[in-house]
Amino acid sequence: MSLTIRSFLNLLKTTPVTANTVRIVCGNESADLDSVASAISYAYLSYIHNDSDPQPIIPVINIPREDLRLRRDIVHVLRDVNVSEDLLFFLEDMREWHGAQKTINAVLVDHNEVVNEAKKYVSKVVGVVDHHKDMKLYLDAQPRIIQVCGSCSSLVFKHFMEDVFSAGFKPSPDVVQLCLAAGLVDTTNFTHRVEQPDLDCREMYSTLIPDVSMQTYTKTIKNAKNDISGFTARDLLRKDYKQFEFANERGVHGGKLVMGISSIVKPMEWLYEEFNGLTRFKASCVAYREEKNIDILTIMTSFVDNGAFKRQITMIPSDSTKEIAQSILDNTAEYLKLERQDIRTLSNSAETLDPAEYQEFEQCNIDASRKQVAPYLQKAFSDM
Ligand SMILES: [Mn+2]
Repeated sequence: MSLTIRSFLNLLKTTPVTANTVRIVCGNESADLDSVASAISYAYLSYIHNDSDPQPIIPVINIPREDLRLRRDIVHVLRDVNVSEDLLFFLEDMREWHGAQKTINAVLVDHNEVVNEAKKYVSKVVGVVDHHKDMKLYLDAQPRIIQVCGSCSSLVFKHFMEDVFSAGFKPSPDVVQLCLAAGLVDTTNFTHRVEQPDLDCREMYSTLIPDVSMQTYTKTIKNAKNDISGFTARDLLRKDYKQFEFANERGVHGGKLVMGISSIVKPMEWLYEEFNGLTRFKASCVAYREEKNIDILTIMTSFVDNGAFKRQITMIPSDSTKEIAQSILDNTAEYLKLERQDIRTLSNSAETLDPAEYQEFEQCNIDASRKQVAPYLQKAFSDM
């Protein structure tokens, strides 16, 4: 019987890191299912390939440990493959290794640039497998696979099946299921944003674990992901959050703008209802923006309304960046097909706000997710 993911992680947890260099594989700081599945399967498959490695690659989830509970889809899928939180590694572990003067060499999956807190700890990037825009960094990394694809997990799985293992290798069902789960959610059961690597993987998954109903599993995971009952506004803002540093060569705003983008799977109307009105919700946003010490907090919502997939984008700039936010919105309005929302109708009350400090739009370009939107916002700022 082949080693399970659970046994592999157990082994990592019970093997103290004695070497001076820790090798890790980590996903991006939104730590979505794709990032987590890609990191764990990369580490696991590397170990299966070379189990005499005295110091195996450790998968790290690029968030504080306490934030995992906010990602119910991930918790659900991990439970399906018999993995519990205590077997995982998080930002705190990186911080500890760094504090113990260890050198951290990282393989990046589901992103191709080390940013924010991880940047303080990672000494060297030694591998990249990703499906975001190529930042053209770490050109000597091995492997260095950056390809447009629905799910990064497809690139990881395909890399091991085709480039690492010899033909006929049968991975254990749990790692197949983990990658499949990410692929299903990222491509809505291989119907949306699907590229050839995703389709190649679907073929392999259906042969390797024919008993898993892809349609049912997609629904199960999406339901877990959309279950945000009991969360506070702050929980929702940090649940799927990414932070970007935009540069401006002409020195606008000191040449630097820090933007945080929270993705939320409910409409703004739902948030106002859930959190006692627009004014209170906005106060939570401002508090979160201040907690993160960023210039602009942007909320991107995506949801299905009467059978139609919709997106909204809302910017909550600090006092000193109101005009910059306005200019960024003006510059991206055409690409994003922005239509201003009437906040008073949305919040169903007489509450009014200065639109400059709370800019809310319907984003009619529904194909643009944060992955596409962030570089556009960045460009709008650098063009100012
Ligand atoms: Mn991804």
